[in-house]
Amino acid sequence: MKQEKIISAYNEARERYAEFGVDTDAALAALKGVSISLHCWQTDDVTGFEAAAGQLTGGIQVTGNYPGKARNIDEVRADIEKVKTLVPGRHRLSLHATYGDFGGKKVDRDEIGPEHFQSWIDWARANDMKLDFNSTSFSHPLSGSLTLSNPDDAVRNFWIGHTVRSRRIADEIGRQLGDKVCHNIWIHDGSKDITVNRYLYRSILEESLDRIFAEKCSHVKDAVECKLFGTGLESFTVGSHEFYMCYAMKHGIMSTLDLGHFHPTEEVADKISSLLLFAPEILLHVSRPVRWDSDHVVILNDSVAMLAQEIVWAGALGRVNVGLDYFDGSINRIGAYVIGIRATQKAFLMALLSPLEKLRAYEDTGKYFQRLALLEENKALPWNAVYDYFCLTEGVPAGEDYIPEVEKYETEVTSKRL
Ligand code: RNT
Ligand code: ZN
Repeated sequence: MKQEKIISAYNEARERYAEFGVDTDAALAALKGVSISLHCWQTDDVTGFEAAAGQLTGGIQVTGNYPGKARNIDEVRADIEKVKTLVPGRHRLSLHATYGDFGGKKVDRDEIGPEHFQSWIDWARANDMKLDFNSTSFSHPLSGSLTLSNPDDAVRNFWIGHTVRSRRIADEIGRQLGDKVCHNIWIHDGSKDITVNRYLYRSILEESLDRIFAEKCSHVKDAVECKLFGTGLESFTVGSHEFYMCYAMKHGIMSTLDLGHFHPTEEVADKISSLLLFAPEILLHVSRPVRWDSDHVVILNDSVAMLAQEIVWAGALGRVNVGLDYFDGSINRIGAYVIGIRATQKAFLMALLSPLEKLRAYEDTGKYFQRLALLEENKALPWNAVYDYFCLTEGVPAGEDYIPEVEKYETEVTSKRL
């Protein structure tokens, strides 16, 4: 895109938005503050660097085998560094416990420590990024279908040990980088078929979590992620929405809302204003379920747009930690990454640019036709000119100009990974 065109389109957009009392410069300043936590696992189909990394288990699945997936820590880092050049703003990186710098040695999940993540901390500092962290219950010989809710104490204690260590690593990362780390716990625990002692499993999970959180980690923001079901675990999920919502509220920690973890017609957007009344902060996993929690590439769809609106309209940008969570192995993975990051940003920008004062004035006075009409008009206001301008000022490709950049990286780098 031509620079002059971007600037003149922005100037027109600014005037148009000013007619509604919307300040585009202020919206961009706010958008700059929206750091998205990039999920490292989009680069390598959730494989990680464990010496014995095997099949992905735990009821989640990556489909597709597009060539070029990152095979080691250097390639994951190179890919993320490339992605950073194609998206505006400053973002975070979310690591899973299986992405430690293990140097090819076997380090079991109950043996990991901050030393395995020191090179990530150094890399993050060098790349001006903050980090987030996730314990990893899946893809391990002891994963089975029950981890923290397992009645077998040997298995359960292994996973408690892992999760305690995972939080300690997060704490050390936060201490070194001077920024609190979101530590997210998602476990796949559940059952394929009808379960006759749900109360038992949930009470075991509660007790395990109590033990995990008994240690104070002052550089960590704790989060627990619910789910509707996993593949092969369709009939019962121990960590359901109600379970974790109650647990989070009781203990003052964050609920993680993944867009793929609810009933197909249930909108996560509507949960924001309820949760934030009772919890200081929440964590999001922005994703795109197609028919089920299929983790498709995030696009600018109604669910994501409404989610951003609810956050911005609740004045809650500072209380929502935005992370991504999808893994599509069927298309260029760098491209998939960039599409999802940019789509999420666009949703926030649209929300920041909406003529809220006018919409609320209509609502306050019962003018519901006018409210609906303006909501419709709002969809087509020139927000994309504002986004292009944001890209220009941030020194990254505007509009579709990132497509050839991704193609070039594919030709020069990822296509050579055999
Ligand atoms: C799985 C959860 C979880 C994972 C990642 C890899 O259903 O969404 O967040 O996707 O931790
Ligand atoms: Zn998730």
